[in-house]
Amino acid sequence: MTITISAFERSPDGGKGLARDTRVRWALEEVGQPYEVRPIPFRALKEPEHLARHPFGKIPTYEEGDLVVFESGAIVLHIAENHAGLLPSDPVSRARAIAWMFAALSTVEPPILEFSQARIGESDRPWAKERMPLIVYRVRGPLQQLAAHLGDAEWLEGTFSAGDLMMVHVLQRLKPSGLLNEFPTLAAYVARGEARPAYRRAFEAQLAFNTGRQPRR
Ligand code: GTB
Repeated sequence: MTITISAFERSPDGGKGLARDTRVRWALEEVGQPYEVRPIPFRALKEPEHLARHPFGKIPTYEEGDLVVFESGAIVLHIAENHAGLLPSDPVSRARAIAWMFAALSTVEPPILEFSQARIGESDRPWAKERMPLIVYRVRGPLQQLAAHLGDAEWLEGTFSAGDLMMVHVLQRLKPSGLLNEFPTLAAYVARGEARPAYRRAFEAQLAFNTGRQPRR
């Protein structure tokens, strides 16, 4: 059955891979599943046709036959549970890998989103300068703890998993600010994720999609 994901018709990041379809593309590349992309223009996000796929009118979505899944975490988990390559088979390691997916989405990502919104969307507000140190403090806390857990390890739980995929994509959002480089352990971890052939293919595909250029092979 054909897998179709939705993505911005043109991502506002111009193909930097920060929009959340990239994590889904990456998961599909890791497990070797081909997919098609449904481009969604901004004006169509909140129209009934797309709301039928995504109750909050966002991307990405995942369609396969009658199944429609929304939320990037649920989509990556669905892919990981149905194809080999992203979750270990023994139940203990599998539960740990899934825990890291949730940690990425519910502990690490929210302060990072707050930080990028403050940098990009609120910098002209009178209170922006005063608020920023608190926002940065909230980002640094989980990053310090994450770096301490990772230590010298290559991946969070031994072998690469959907937990690493999600964590690396969440951390990438910090790159434009330079904050990631305060944590060399995490900067190297993100670089390892980005060096994976499946990530490269996903990145090139979204870049080509967003710029109209052909993906490099
Ligand atoms: N929790 C949901 C998930 O994980 O799937 C969040 C989905 C979400 O916020 N999607 C965004 C969206 O559809 C796109 S990814 N926004 C449109 C809307 O809300 O109307 C977020 C994003 C957008 C742009 C950049 N960028 O340009 O750098 C980065 C990330």
